[in-house]
Amino acid sequence: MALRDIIILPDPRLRLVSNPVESVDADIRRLVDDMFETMYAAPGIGLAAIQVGVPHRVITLDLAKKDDPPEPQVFINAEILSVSDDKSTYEEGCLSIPEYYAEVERPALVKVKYLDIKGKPQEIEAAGLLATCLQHEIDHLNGVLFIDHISKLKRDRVIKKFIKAAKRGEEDKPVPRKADRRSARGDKDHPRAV
Ligand code: K1U
Ligand code: ZN
Repeated sequence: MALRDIIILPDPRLRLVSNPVESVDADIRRLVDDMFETMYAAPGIGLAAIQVGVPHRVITLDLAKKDDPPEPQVFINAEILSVSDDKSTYEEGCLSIPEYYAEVERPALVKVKYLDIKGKPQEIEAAGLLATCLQHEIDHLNGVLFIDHISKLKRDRVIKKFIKAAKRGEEDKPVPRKADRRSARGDKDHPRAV
């Protein structure tokens, strides 16, 4: 298992539409293991593969209460089949938009089909936090963020704040020394010349 980096707004990969998984093989199982490690470390209650930069339709969730045993759940190629007219509102957060929370209204009930970790087709009727999280994560698979469900004024404000922070981060990065910028290829004096 390995911890992966979580990509942060305004990383353009967050707007990609992820690709369906063709076969639930060893690579997908490794990705799922890494996603759980990354999600628990964050800490978060859900994660979509694109949040670790992998554009596959894979979701991990664990909605167990703090002192209860873990309840890891995996949803591959999750698709919403139907939603209720009833709505519910929840204050959502996102590991790709750290420390920002906002109330989002979504359908209270959803019916979702997906593949489990064995590649077996499943269907689930979700309510409560599971319904909210599944919709939040399925949105990620389609390049949609929870801030797309709030007012344009609030969304523009948060995007601007994260663009500024990303620019500051770029400026703070150390400038490579001249010797480090020299390419190994084509420089016969370089220690890693090829
Ligand atoms: O997809 C993500 O970015 C993960 C996100 C899932 C989510 C949270 C709330 C509503 C909908 C979807 C998070 O996990 S944010 C962190 C969080 O909610 C949390 C972290 C630790 C303990 C309890 C909650
Ligand atoms: Zn999120």
